Amino acid sequence: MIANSERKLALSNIAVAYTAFLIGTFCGLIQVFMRNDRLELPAWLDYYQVLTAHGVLLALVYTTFFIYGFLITGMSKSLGSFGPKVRLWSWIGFFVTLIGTVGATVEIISGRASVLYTFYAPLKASGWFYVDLALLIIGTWIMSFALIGHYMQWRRKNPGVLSPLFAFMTMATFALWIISCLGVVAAVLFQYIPWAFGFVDTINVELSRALFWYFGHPLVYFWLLPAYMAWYLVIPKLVGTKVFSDSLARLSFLLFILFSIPVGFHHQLSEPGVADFWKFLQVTLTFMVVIPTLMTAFSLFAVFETSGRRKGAKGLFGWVGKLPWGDIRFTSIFIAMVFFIPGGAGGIINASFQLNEFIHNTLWVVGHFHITVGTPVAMTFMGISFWLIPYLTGRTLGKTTQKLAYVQIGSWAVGMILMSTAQHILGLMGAPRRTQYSHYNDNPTVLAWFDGFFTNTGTIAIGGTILFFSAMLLIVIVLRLWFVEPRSLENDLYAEFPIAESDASATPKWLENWWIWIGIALALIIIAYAIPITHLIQDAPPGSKGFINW
Ligand code: HAS
Repeated sequence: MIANSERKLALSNIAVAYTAFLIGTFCGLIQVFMRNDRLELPAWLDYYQVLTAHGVLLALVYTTFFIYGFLITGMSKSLGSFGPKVRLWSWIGFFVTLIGTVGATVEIISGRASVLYTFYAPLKASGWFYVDLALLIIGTWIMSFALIGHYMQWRRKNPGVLSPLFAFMTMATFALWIISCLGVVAAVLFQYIPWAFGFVDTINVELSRALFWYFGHPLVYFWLLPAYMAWYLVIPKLVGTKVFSDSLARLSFLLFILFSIPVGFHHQLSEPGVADFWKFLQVTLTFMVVIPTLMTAFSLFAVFETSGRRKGAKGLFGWVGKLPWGDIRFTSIFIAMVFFIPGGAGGIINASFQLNEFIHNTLWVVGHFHITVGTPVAMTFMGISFWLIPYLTGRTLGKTTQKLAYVQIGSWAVGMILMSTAQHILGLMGAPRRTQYSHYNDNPTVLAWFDGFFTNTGTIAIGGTILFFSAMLLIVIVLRLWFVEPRSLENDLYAEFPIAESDASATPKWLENWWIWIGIALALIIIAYAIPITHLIQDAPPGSKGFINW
């Protein structure tokens, strides 16, 4: 059983995550009705305020705190209890992140920061909003460095031994996070804060966006990699087998460090300030991410098939029937993975230069991120919650809660299919993202957005309502797992941290030589960014003053 202090730390992170989830999903419900012109907000609240809260609380806060809750528990399980220093710094990191989060939320709710979760300049929030964002990131760094310290202590005690796979993957996730945050930290400290507090009059908009997306794309992998950890490590355990290949799993995480950072320009393909060559180079590097993605898909199917055949499955797809569909911990994560097939394919479309011209800034992009972060990632986190919370609270996942969990996961899937399919199609029909309802003088193109089934903002509202129902059910489940379910008995499967065995006997040691991998990552970043960033600074157009248009 995990030590008491790590247990409390992990639970505190998860409590903040689900509080953010509760408020964030409520904001989502408001939005889908506003886009469909079915709801008017009181004068003190506006659409962009709600949209900012929705994006920040779900995409940034829910994910971040949940990830730390999960990683803290897993690191304690795989490397042993934390020493006093690691414990202290983890708590300090948690509180700094919390102060930043609460501060940023207060700024948004009080109407001083309706700048959406990407906080693009020249939209200008209050200076304190940016200070809070900086605190949020610094807090996560402190927690990350505390866990890196724990890992280093373990390595000192076990010289020449490869670390357990969970710890290795956690380190890869932190390497990606810390390197990628450098961009946003630079933008917030040297551009946004001086500008928002009035120390300088203008901001270099294109530079701020380039620095944001240097961070923004790896951010999506910071969400995805912990979900992948569950796919690589938890799923094999639940289907009764071991990790397909220890070295493949390690290599795929390393490739994500290399290919998820020097690619941010694929979010700026429509912007004139970056020369085509650099966009082309970064798009090429973007496509390299196909390699670790398909390695992951391959090893998961190998795990399913191996386990099915061991249980007597025959024929090409006989193993499908042998998967443990009666175990919600498995089924939830499996559905999450299936969503990643269209989600990832959409990403490839987005990153293709010409196709991006068609979908950029449309509802398509909103559909895309709801079937990437909103389902493969979020639903995996839900699936993890079903055993992680009982593991931490010493309770069990009882029969009634399991049934509720099936309804919750099923309704999330149905709601998401309706909402995101309509968003994708309406995006192709030209419906913009990030806009309040407008009928644009009844232009025929716009009237078509309210007609038909999947070509209707009404379908988005129906899907969104089902998602909200599912979210509330999840909150009920979380509360039951925290306070209501009976105490777990010894060897209770539903109160365990399931980690599959991973045979590292044939894994080459150089895979854990971080200097090599971080060195290659930095070299790629310099190649992809040094010249265009220098250009954005040296040949900058006149900066922009700030705009507060809400
Ligand atoms: Fe994305 C926009 C490109 C993946 C999240 N993306 C966004 C935004 C978010 C987001 C939040 O190139 C909006 C940002 C904003 O507010 O402006 N995305 C990609 C690419 C990938 C990708 C190339 N995105 C993700 C993931 C996200 C995420 C993952 C969250 C976790 N995305 C873009 C681009 C834009 C964008 C542009 C900007 C658009 C614009 O113009 O604004 C890749 O990672 C995709 C990898 C996928 C593949 C192939 C297909 C996948 C297969 C399935 C593998 C299945 C597995 C599971 C592993 C290489 C074949 C096994 C399955 C079983 C059933 C066992």
